[in-house]
Amino acid sequence: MRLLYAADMTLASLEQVDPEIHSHVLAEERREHEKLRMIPSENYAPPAVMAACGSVLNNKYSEGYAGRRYYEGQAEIDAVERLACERLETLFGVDHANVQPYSGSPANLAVYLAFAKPGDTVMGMGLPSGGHLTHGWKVSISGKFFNAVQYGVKREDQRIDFDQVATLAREHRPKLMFCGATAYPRTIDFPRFAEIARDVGAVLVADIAHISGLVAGGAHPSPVGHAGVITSTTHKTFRGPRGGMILCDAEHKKAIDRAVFPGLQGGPHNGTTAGIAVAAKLASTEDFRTYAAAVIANARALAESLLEGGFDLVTGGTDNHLILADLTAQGVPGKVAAQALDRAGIVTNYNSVPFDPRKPFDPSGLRLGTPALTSRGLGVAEMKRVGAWMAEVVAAPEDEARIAAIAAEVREMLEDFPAPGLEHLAG
Ligand code: DSN
Repeated sequence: MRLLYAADMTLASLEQVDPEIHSHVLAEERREHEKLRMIPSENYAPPAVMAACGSVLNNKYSEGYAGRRYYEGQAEIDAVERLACERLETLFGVDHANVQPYSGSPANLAVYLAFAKPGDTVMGMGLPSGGHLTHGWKVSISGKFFNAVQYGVKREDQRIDFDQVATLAREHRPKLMFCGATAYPRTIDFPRFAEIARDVGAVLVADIAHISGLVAGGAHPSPVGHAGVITSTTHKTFRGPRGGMILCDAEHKKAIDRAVFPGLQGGPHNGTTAGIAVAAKLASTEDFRTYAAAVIANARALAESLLEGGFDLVTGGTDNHLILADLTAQGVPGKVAAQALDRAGIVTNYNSVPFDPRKPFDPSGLRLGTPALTSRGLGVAEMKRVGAWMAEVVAAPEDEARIAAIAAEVREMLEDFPAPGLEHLAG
């Protein structure tokens, strides 16, 4: 009975109580089994992580921090949160971890609260260049409440314009400087950002939401020792639950903890905290290092295959888990391509490219990545096939017969690569 707890028993009870939601869950399981999930911020959380998230820890309120709570009955919650923090501190080699942010955006908001006042100057990479909304983009609270200065990439090679970063920093002297991105396919040069931030007295914040799994697995340089504050989601390449974390130097511990609670949030989501602890344990293994290296090897192989298929890739390729394709030369809008690819069983997202003349809701680009495919065990050989299929679909996004045939080929290939937690659907 205990073995059935995490999956079958809870699903059976869901079916009994709410057949509509149950049917949507099953349909989503099928979709995640049958399609190539290539949105670079998505992955398959291992069943052990899912079990921790869906456990009774969900039922407990625990405002405060381990040993300093405002509610009784915290013996297990304190132990779980301490384990999550200690594992992350060891894994990343940092002084302090806070695992209470509900996700990446609240983690970043807590950082603003810790170090800046409304109207203060902050700096980050602009959304059109691949930065995140919360790095000061005008529609986000970070751009509305702060004087946000935005740097970007160079027109000639689409790489971060460090001359511009240095010039803007000297001119505006921001309190906070964000580095890290959501649509940038190259290594983030943390030492270079640190030098610029140091020169102007800014706190450097590395948002490693996309690459925290690669950093933990030794496949991307670490910001530790360069950025005094590091934020991340816990569900992308890190392969944990939907959540957030802040890692920091000892000198920032108090400010960060106060900003998260009571500054920004109430009770932490304890099931998620447990899921983060499990993910951190898994990320400390040799298997995880192998996975992180394979994510990048797969992205490089896929980029090569796409280049052979006539795609124009932003920066000409990738160093990490993601690829940004500019479809301008193919004459196909990103949205049209993404929708046709989805019908072919290849799930990506349409995305702006740097200096995009089109609007964000109908942009020129396509963003894709390899974390979820790598978690299923697909390798370089499969990436070649995926790249070839993508080229075919984008060349003829209205050829529904061929698109349906590719969807069938995708399904057939994926039968040999059961997704973690969805093995029951294979065969
Ligand atoms: N939505 C995340 C991503 O897809 O990159 C960022 O918030």
